[in-house]
Amino acid sequence: MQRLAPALRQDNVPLDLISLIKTILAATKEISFRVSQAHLGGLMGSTLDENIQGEVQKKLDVVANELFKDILLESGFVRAISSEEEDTSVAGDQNGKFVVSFDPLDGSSNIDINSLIGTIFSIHEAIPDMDAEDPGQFQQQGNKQVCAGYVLYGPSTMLVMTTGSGTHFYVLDRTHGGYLLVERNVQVPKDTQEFAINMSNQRFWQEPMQNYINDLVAGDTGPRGKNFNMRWIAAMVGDIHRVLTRGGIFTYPADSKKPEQPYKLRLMYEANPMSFLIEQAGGLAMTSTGRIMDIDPTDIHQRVEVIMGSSNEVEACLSYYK
Ligand code: AFP
Repeated sequence: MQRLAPALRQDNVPLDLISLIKTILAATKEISFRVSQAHLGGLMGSTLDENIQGEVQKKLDVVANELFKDILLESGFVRAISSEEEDTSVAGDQNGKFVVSFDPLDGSSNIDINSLIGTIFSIHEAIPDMDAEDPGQFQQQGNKQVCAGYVLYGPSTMLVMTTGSGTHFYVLDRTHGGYLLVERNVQVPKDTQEFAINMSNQRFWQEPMQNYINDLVAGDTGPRGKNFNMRWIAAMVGDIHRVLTRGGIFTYPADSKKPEQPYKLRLMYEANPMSFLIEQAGGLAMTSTGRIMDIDPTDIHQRVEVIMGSSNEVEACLSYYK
């Protein structure tokens, strides 16, 4: 099996980006270890703090964020970072060529039940001549990402990453301590009979999504003429990993549960990187009105509607909005 660096060189990834990716992965190896030892190391449960989004921070959220932040800011490769757990962007090295957005531990509610969690990251080139302190560094569309990926801390620690030449799977080999390429150019099947949505929000969805899901649930007795199964891991990393592995549609649609917050998922460190991975694997990543990666970001924590996965099923869903 091929090691990470030669696999990246095969895709003509520039050396400075390879160095940054290796830095990110050094942090994920440490997080993987801490996750596996969380119960033994007193890292289960919550802190007394909330992040800027009003979510209670888990102890592991804080540890993972500090690890990621420190290693990136000390690397010299990074002009600025933005994280789910930081109020604002944080300046790095003014000569750093890249900016990195990340969710250090996605699926925090799964920590205490020993279920799937992961780290999501998205890399853009820094805007030339823009100050490291300027949050405008992060106002770049998803289609300008030079790399995106996640590391899933599951039964095996897996890296799923794209640099724009397909989406590839790697597994952390603990015998030599590096990530090995296990699957190149993963493809999301165009058709599926599996959907992922938090059904408890059904009454808050807009009518097109209500109608679409009703038709899926009707199965072979309804207009779709086939049965669908449902899965919900409550961690986007887990749900998207399943979609990349065997197809499916994943959606977190607009809802009116909290009228001041119609969307749940964050554009910069959840939707954009996952969109890059899904599109590079032949899937679609959309809102009900357009492509996620074409959105002009206005805030590092902005939220967005997400409908992504198997291309024919995403098209089928979007047809209800027309
Ligand atoms: P946190 O990691 O911030 O707790 O949230 C995870 C997440 O943003 C995403 O990974 C899941 O798909 C989604 O929330 C789960 O949402 P529900 O709480 O509605 O199940």
